[in-house]
Amino acid sequence: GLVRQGWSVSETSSLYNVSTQRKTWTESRQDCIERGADLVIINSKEEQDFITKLMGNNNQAWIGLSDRDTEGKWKWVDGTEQTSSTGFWYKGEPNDEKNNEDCGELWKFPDKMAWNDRPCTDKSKWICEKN
Ligand code: 2F8
Ligand code: CA
Repeated sequence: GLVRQGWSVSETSSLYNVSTQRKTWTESRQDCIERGADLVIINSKEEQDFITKLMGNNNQAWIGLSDRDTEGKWKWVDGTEQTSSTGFWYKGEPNDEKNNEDCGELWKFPDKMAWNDRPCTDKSKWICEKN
């Protein structure tokens, strides 16, 4: 697809960038903000598919989703609630393993790329989005 100064452009004109480093969810978000962006918010099947292609060989990246404020209530970084009907969680996820998984990631499961919840302090690549 179209790439502009290191950012990939989607059909809805959002710009996306997959990191090369690994950071915690909070550090990842801070990096996006410093670059005039935020962690990616995924609103549609089209966007999920676009991001999946963008991931290339990367099998893991933070997205802008967490339930840190209220356990079980998943919110995007813009404050909007993520409702189950519009999500791409893998089957059985989010499972809050060891009561310690409050941040959302894209993860390459055996059959597809889907969302998983993971400890926010794990270090991972991440995806920024800006308009
Ligand atoms: O590393 C955390 C990760 O561990 C498992 O996946 C390998 C869990 N999956 C199941 O228990 C099925 C993930 O939910 C968990 O985030
Ligand atoms: Ca999980």
